[in-house]
Amino acid sequence: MTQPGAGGQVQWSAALASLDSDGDGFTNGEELQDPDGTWQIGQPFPGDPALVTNPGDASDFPNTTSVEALPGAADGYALDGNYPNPFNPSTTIRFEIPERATARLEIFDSRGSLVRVLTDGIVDAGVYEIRWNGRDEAGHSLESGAYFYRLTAEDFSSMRRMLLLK
Ligand SMILES: [Ca+2]
Ligand SMILES: [Ca+2]
Repeated sequence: MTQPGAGGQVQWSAALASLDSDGDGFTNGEELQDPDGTWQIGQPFPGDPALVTNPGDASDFPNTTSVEALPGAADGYALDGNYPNPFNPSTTIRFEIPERATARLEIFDSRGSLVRVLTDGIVDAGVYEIRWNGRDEAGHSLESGAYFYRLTAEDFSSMRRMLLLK
């Protein structure tokens, strides 16, 4: 199902829109650009079709970035390897911040162009994970290839390579 109601077996409704069928943290309605489930057969599809994600695939989710704090304390600044890697379409990046600091996590393509800023702001000490859905700032899916992610926090800076394989 890539659009509301597609497939025909299930009646699209507010109740269905409010479910998170694949458990990726976004409701079916959010993924299909129709958060309230108001779309009906015969109407044009809501939202921007390019931004629709698959409500049956937990690795495909909207272009929202949320940083998740994990249990445990950080010993120092660190940027860990992303997983999975290679990935398609999404991957998770873990980093550690030992003190309250301004942190910026960016994604660059193989030519060095900035394609996405995942987080940029003050974070408390801790261990964090952030999921990236392989999309640029405008929400468009990026092509296969090598990408680089860089964490900059206070005097710390680290960059790692990852591979998007479609
Ligand atoms: Ca979902
Ligand atoms: Ca999904």
